[in-house]
Amino acid sequence: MIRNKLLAAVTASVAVLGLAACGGSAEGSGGGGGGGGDDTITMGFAQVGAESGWRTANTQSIQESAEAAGIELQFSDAQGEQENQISAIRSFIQQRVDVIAFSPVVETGWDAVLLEAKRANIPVILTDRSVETEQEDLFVTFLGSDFIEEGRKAGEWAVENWASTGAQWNIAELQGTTGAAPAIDRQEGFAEAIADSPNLTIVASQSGDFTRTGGREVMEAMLNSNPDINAVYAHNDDMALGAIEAIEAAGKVPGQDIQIISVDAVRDGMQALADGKINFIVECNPLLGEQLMELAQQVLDGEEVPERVVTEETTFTQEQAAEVLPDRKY
Ligand code: GYE
Repeated sequence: MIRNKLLAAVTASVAVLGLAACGGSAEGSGGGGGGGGDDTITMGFAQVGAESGWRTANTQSIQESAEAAGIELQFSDAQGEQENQISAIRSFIQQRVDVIAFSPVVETGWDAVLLEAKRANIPVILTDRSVETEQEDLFVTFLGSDFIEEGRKAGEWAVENWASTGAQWNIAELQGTTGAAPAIDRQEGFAEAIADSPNLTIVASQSGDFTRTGGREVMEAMLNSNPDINAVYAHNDDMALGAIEAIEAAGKVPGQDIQIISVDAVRDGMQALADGKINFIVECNPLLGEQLMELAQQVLDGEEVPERVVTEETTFTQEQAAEVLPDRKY
């Protein structure tokens, strides 16, 4: 079923890989897992950190799926720092893992280390977030969401539910980590969708680093300097949850005095949506582990894989959140 979903979701273009080299690397690097003739795949995975509920669910999915697939996982947590991720990738190269997967903290600055992996014949799979690079053959595939589309869905809801009232909406935008693909793209998609609605105005826009604390602090400051804010667009649920605390502390009612749109649909976000404190959530699926392991296996088996695998996602209103909440896995 996963395979069908994966195939259904791929874009038309297919990358043809340097397969002989990849296969050779898989055979030759048994040392990492110990012992010659060992067919176990070793994957080095450089995670962003543990900044949000989304990230926790994503890490769990990757660890559980690796175990289920019999893939030995070398897991590294970069604590939100690009340089930690670069060191982790260098150490994976030194250990001669069979495949490297990572979720880049920010979009730029990866060419040098990706070139090192390429020279070492270790295939790289990007997951969740992509990189900005001039060179196209530095990674074999990218598995993750379309963040521009997520921003667009958020903006379309704002147009249908806010702009249509004819009232003036002063929107506070809580951005994700500066330079991160989901922050850049969610801003872009939203801006594009609301561009023709003169009564939707982004009056403040600042990074809350995808964390609950960040969301609370930024919202507090924004409400102080901008008491007219009556809407929030948060790039993730954790920042929306932080913003809710700040809004309540300011004596206002989240979901009513100040309406909120966010992205992710993690359990706490969905609970706040069902409780009427958030008004709309665009889903971003963190359960990428199974597809990632499958892609790694295919790459190392010398099979062709699509160069882009887009995750399928939906959106939730308050009523829909209340309905699906009991079965929500994360
Ligand atoms: O939306 C946010 C997390 O890269 C899609 O990172 C991910 C984002 C997610 O911190 O909650």
